[in-house]
Amino acid sequence: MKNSSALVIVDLQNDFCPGGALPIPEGDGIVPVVKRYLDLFMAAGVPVFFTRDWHPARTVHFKEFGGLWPPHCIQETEGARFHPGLKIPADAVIITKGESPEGDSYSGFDGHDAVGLDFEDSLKGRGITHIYIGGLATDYCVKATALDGLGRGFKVTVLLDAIRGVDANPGDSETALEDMMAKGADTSTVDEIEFA
Ligand code: VGL
Ligand code: ZN
Repeated sequence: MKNSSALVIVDLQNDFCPGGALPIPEGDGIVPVVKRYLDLFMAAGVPVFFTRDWHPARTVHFKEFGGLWPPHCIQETEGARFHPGLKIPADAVIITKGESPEGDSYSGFDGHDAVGLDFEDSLKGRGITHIYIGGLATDYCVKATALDGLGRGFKVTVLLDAIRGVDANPGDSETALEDMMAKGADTSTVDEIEFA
């Protein structure tokens, strides 16, 4: 079974961590446990994907152009880099999303890999049917990616100890999690993880 699984770490980038342009409370707090997941999954030979938010300087995603957010994760900037505490494995697949000036693209399924293959095809091409999702933020990109995955027929496990939320309104992350579970997502923590 484990050869039909993948680990998907969503948007663990500098701008979403304390000191960044759109800091998520304790966003960097997941780095140690994400490293444990990476070690576990890589030791089991399970493919690892990292999504990244990758915006142009001008996009309707940003407040000044009609969106919700301060400018963040602008292509090629320090803020768009992955958290420096992560060692991105050489064979990890990077999924880039958010490049359109005309949308939000919260979901990893809006993204594509280095050769332009979209995320879904990149997963399916590797025979992956089950994705384990961690990263930032619970109430935006983690949720959107999980729901899109479920909608496309993937089995989805949300890694409870490897996510953090924006919580613009208190409870948003809890609601997001309930939403994901109601639509069929399972949950796990690193101590109880099974590749099944
Ligand atoms: C995200 C807000 C804006 C996320 C991205 O990665 O969850 N949130 N852009
Ligand atoms: Zn964004």
